[in-house]
Amino acid sequence: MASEHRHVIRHDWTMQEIAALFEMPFNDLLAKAHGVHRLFFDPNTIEAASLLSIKTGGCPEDCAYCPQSVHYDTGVERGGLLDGEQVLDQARRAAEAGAQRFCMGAAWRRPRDRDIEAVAAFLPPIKALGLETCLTLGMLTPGQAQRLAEAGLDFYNHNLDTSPEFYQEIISTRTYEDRLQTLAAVREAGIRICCGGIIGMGEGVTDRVSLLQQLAALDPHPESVPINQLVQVPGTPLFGADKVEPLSFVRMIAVARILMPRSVVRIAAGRAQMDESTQALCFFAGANSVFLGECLLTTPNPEQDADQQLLARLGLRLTPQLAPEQGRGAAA
Ligand code: SAM
Ligand code: DTB
Ligand code: SF4
Repeated sequence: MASEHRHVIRHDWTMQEIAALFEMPFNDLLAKAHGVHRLFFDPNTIEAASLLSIKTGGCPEDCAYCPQSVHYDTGVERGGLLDGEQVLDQARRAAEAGAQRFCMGAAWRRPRDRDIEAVAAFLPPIKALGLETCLTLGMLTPGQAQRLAEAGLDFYNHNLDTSPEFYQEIISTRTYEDRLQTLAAVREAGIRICCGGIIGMGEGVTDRVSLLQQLAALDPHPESVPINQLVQVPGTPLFGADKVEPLSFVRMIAVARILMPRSVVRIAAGRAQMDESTQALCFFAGANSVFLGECLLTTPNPEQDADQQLLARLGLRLTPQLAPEQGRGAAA
């Protein structure tokens, strides 16, 4: 698209510029975001990702939002790493349900090299189904990222979660710099990056501005930007936090779309607690990805029927899957 090439991709957005976007009249903000969206994407096509927890609970980190932390009593049952057949079985189901990407999450602070080997072996048969692969395993060394790239990994998810300023209110067991280092290792290995955050943790608008500034400063921008609305889980410190106003969530999506025009922006966690009109506004504001399937990692996602009906009512279609055995990079 000729106009796409005239649109400048920036990594130097200032806090003032981003704050001014958040303060725009709602209609002006949505018109601007939707205009950017149409320059870079087909506005009626949505990417579908499917999530599986491949290693659940017992995580030593203390992320205040997370039901899988060993520090909080949330009733999440702790499990070991699933075996390859269990994972492949779920990947097949995801492909049948129309998913384009299969995302696997593990409740680790950082995987051991032998964990990386086990997980790397999951990838080729999943890619052979025509699915893109994404992993989120915690912190990686450059060598581990390289190993996953060699195994054909398409995306690595590692969220910045919130602003650098608010981060220590949420997590004490690792630093923002740790997160940035893993992202650098993933980028260096040539794996595409999925990186976003969570809103609804008691942060202020300035923290949302600052999170988006950090994400947009990554060069290149993360190819996928998941925006999660906190799923409040009893037993976590953030249970009972003030709920996000639906229109604030829409504004977050719109500003993300404007700052990172080429990135796929996902309404990630929180759709089960979100009404359909809010989701529709998010799609108008530039969201073009969702998790499909009745479970996120440990918490519920909308029912398959409800999602199918919503997409049909909005005239949204799913991005076609790659032909089996022809997943991007499958032959690499
Ligand atoms: N342990 C790895 C890590 O933290 O990077 C990977 C798994 S972790 C569960 C992946 C992401 O899920 C977190 O970075 C966070 O953004 C999101 N998440 C976890 N619990 C959540 C919740 N209750 N609500 C919304 N998002 C959540
Ligand atoms: C992301 O940004 N959100 C997903 C995925 N990446 C790994 C995880 C959401 C988890 C929600 C809480 C749960 O189900 O445990
Ligand atoms: Fe562990 Fe990831 Fe949950 Fe933090 S978000 S407690 S690192 S599983």
